[in-house]
Amino acid sequence: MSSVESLVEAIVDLDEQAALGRVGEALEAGVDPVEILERCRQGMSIVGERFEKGEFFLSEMIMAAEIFTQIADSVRPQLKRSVTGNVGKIVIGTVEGDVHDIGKNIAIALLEAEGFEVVDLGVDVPPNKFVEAIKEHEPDIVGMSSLLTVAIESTKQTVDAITEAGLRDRVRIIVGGGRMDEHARDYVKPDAATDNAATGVRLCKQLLRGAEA
Ligand code: B12
Repeated sequence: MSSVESLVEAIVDLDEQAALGRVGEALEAGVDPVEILERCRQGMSIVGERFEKGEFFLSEMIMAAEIFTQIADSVRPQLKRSVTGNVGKIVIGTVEGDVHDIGKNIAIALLEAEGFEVVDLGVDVPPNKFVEAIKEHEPDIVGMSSLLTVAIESTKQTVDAITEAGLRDRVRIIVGGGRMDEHARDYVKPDAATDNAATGVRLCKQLLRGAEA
């Protein structure tokens, strides 16, 4: 089994030392840091499934989150900044009622590596805070992270608040997180949605070019 394959296993086993060890080995072997993060995301999905089935408790989800955060901290400096200067500005936050921020932070790291200027509003961000941030920072794109089914409603309310403030034509909206299936997209009506940060960066570039994403 290669380092990246056993990395998924180490995360699911909540074995912090083994996970960090595998990451170190993978980086040394020249594995793309984006692939390492993607593997970690797979591990986190399995942790989530176990929580759903009642095999893991909240404490185990918290532990997995701590392991992932440490991995992300060690991998982030390896993300090569492929562009100098700004390609565009994005205001990003996790929507109201949702405190998940690991995925958002990975998306931010990849966006910055690709030359985006990012304004991070944090987690549990109410719709009016997104609206104020658009007025203040005049971004090209607004990114929302939304991981909970119950947060689909606040994601929709955020898009509506932007529309009601007369700002919808000035920004493109992308939503990230695993809950954005076809129904949620039809309801929320973002310009793009993804459950993968690398795809998210590609979509953001398309949105900047004005292409349909
Ligand atoms: C870790 C975790 C937690 C941690 C979060 C720690 C933190 N600082 O983020 C803690 C323990 C706090 C937590 C709490 C809860 N959680 Co939780 N959690 C998870 C878990 C296991 C992993 C999430 C994660 O970090 N994944 C890794 C990252 C890298 O992946 P990602 O988030 O999908 O992000 C990627 C993309 O989506 C994308 N992306 C994300 N955001 C954005 C934004 C933009 C703009 C772009 C372009 C891209 C992008 O890029 C990322 C990298 O590729 C998931 C399981 C899962 N499958 O998601 C459950 C999960 C999301 N949690 C769940 C639940 C139920 C909860 C709780 C309600 C549990 C409880 N009873 O209290 C609370 C809710 C708290 C709240 N109000 O938000 C459920 C949600 C189910 C649902 N349908 O609503 C899940 C799916 C688990 C499950 N299968 O049951 N959780």
